[in-house]
Amino acid sequence: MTRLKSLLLEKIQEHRPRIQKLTKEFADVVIDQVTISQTIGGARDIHSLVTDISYLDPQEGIRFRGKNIPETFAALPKAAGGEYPTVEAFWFFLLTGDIPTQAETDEVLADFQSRAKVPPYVFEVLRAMPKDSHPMAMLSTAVLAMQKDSIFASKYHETKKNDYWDTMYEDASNLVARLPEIAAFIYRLKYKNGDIIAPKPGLDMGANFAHMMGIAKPYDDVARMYFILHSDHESGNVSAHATHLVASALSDAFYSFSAGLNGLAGPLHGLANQEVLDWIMGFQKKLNGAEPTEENVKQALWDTLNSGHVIPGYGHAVLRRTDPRYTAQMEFCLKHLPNDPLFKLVNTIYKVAPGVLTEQGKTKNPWPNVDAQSGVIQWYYGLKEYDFYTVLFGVGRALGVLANITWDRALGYPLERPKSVTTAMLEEWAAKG
Ligand code: AMX
Repeated sequence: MTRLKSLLLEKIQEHRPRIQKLTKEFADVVIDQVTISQTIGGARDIHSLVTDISYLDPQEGIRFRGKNIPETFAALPKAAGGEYPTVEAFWFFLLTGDIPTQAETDEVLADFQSRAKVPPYVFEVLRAMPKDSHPMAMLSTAVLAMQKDSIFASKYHETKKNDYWDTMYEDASNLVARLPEIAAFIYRLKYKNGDIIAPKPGLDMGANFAHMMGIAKPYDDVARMYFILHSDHESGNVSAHATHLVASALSDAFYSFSAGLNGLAGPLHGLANQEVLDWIMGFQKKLNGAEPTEENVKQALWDTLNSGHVIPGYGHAVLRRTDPRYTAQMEFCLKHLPNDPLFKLVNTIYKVAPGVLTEQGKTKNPWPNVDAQSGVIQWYYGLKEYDFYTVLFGVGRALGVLANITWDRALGYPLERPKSVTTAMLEEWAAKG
C-alpha cells in the first residue's frame, strides 16, 4: 500500500468517531433555519453539507485543508525548476490534510504513472463523436465511457460499507491520473488535426500536460497553478454538489464525476471562463480597431446588462469580494505577461465592472471570480480555442470532487434526499407569517 493510501486510512479511522459522536449524541442540535426565499432560491446558503477538504469564507475566499491559496502554494513541494507545487503533492494534501515530503510526492507520481494508461476505447469513442461536439461533452463522455472498468462498481457486492472508500479511492486515483491525457487528446483531436502527442513517462502531471498539449514552458507551471486553483470550492457549487449527489446513490466515481462535469459545463458555472473570452472578443470586434478605454468598456458592460445577460466572470453565490483565485492568477500575469494587451483589457474591465454592477444594483457581489482572469493566461500561451477552457477547469475540479467522494464513502454519508414542498404549502406558511 502506498504511503498516501495508508495515511488516508489512518486519517479516516481518526475521523470516524467524530462523525459518529455528532450523529449519536448531538443529532438534534439546530444549526440553521430555512426561509421561503432559500427554498425557492436554489437552497442558497443553507448549511446542509459537510466537507473537511475545503472551506469558502465569503470575505476571505477558499481555504484548502485550512490553508489559503498563498499558504498552500508556499507549503507544498514544488516541481523541480518550477514556481508552483506539483498536482501530485496537492492531491496528497487534499486527501489527507498533511503536507507530503518530497519522497511521498514522488511516490504519488509513480503511482499515477502506473494508473495513467487511458484505455484505447476512450480514444475511439472520442473520435466517433461529431466534430462539432463541445469539448466538455467530449470530456464527460470519455469519463463515462470508462465506467465499465470501475473497481467500485465491480466489487460493490463483495465490499463492506466500511471499505467502500478503498475502491472509491482506486477509481478516483485512476481517473485523476488519466484525465490530463484525455483532455490533451481532446484538444489536439479537435484543434490540431488529430496530431496527438504521447505522454512522456517521468514527468509530473503539470509538465506532462504541457508536453501533451504541445505548449512550451512555463505552461507546465500554468497547468499546475490552474489545476490546483480550480480543484475545490467546498461542496455546494454545482459540480461538487452534483458529483457528491450522484455518488450518494453509490454510483461510482465515473458516473458521479461525469455528472459533475455536466454541471460545470453551464455558463453560470465553469463555462464562464469561455464566456469571458467570448465577451472580450465580441467587444474587440465592435471596437473595430479602436483602443479599449474605461468609457467604451463601461458602455459595453451596460449593453450586456441591458440585453438581459450577465457579465461573465463577475459575481458569486458565496464570495463577497474579489476571488483570491482571480488575484492569484493576476499575480502570475503581473509577473509573466504584464504588458499583454488582453491582460490590460481585463484589468480595465476590473476597474469598471464592479461600479457598473453596483449601479445596476442586482448582484450581491460585484467583484470578479476565478473565470474573469483565467482565459487571459491560456490565450497568452497560445491556447486560443476558448471553448476548451472549461475542460481545464474540469481536470482541476476532479481533484476536489474525487477527494470528496472518497471521504463521503469513508464516513458513510447517506443517500442525499432533501424534502420538497408545494407552492400551496409555502403560501400557507407565508399566511402564518
Ligand atoms: N452580471 C449580471 N447580473 C448578475 C451578475 C453578473 N455577473 N451576477 C449576479 N447577477 C444578478 C443575478 O442574475 C440575479 O439577477 P435576478 O434577480 O434578475 O435573477 C441577481 O444579480 C442576484 O444574484 P446573486 O444573488 O448576486 O448571485 P447568484 O448567487 O444568484 O448567482 C452567479 C451567482 C455566479 C451565478 C452570478 O453571479 C452570475 O451569473 N455571474 C456571471 C457568470 C459567472 O461568472 N459564473 C462563474 C461563477 C464562478 C464559477 O462557478 N466558476
